[in-house]
Amino acid sequence: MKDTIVAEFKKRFGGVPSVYSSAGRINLIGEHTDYNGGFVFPGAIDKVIMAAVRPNGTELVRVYSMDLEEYVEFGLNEEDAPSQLWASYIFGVCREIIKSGGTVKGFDAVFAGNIPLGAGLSSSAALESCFAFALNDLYNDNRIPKFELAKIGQMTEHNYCGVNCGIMDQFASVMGQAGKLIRLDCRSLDFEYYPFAPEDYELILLDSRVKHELADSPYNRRRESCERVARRLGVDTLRDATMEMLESMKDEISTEDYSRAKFVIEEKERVLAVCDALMAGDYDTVGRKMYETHRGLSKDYEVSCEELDFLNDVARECGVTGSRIMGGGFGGCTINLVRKDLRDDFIRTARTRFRERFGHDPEVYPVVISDGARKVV
Ligand code: GAF
Repeated sequence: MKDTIVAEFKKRFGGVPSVYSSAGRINLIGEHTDYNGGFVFPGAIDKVIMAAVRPNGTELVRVYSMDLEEYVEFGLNEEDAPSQLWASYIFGVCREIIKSGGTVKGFDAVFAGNIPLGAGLSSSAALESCFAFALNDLYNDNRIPKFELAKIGQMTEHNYCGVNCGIMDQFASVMGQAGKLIRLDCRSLDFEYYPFAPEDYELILLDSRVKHELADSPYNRRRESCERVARRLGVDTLRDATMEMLESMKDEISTEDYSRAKFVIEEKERVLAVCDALMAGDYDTVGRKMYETHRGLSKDYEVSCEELDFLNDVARECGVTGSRIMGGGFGGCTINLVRKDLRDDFIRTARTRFRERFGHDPEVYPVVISDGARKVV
């Protein structure tokens, strides 16, 4: 990918660019907990956005997306916001760096990626992280701490893309390390790396190819439900709520809000249980918790769809250790913890059964836990 991007850059703009990359992410467990101050357990993967970038000595940003074959120019002032969504991610990152006191001047860029779009693997977070990392290197002597770069990506989503997301995706994209998952406490922002290289198991993503789109979606409404319940319980976030507190309030809140909060409170405990189980090599417990998460996301949080529930059922029937919807939901992938000896059989069965039912194959992606944002050259 690097050579192609650099060649395109030279053709369009001339000169020698620097090249940066940032990653998509998986999340083993801990869904919709980030904006509730809870725990998440993601890792960066070997699917990336890569960008060739070079200051151009003007106040103008000129960017070409190789995948979309689209070229956009914008200035760095608020009124210069581009209308294309992909460009507004880059514009947002520039604006957020400037707002936080950093420097951004005009630059030329060409980028491409191999993160499937709309699959719940955080291609947008990777795009934000890649440009935040690049602009920190090119214009700010890397003075902006890496965690702040993740927040700049998150604020871009909030302020320019209409998604009130938590910090997980940008955090994993920026902070990921090869072979390690990261447990992040989204209240204190403390985090810890956990080696993840099981001998007998593999992580496999099955992409339903139902396009997941978080902007203007029920995602924001899920967050509003959680915040409403937290306010009623008198806590900052649902991280500080217990099932007892929720039960005591059950008659005073809507059934829907109750179910949303119940999921979040239960999910918080599941992340901690999975981290402990992983350390003890107890993959059966890890897998059981993943199935519990799927059930909660499907029945209580209601972010599943027929295709994802179907893939989860097939996983269970095939004896897969753990399986669940991954990411925000409303489409995208299931993540499956599969014993290596079952892998081929599971993939074959899932493909056949899914095709019979929905008329097309799910995409299959093996997961390789990889490095996050970095300078390539
Ligand atoms: C999306 C969001 F961007 C994340 O912040 C997180 O809330 C996730 O959905 C659900 O866990 O990926």
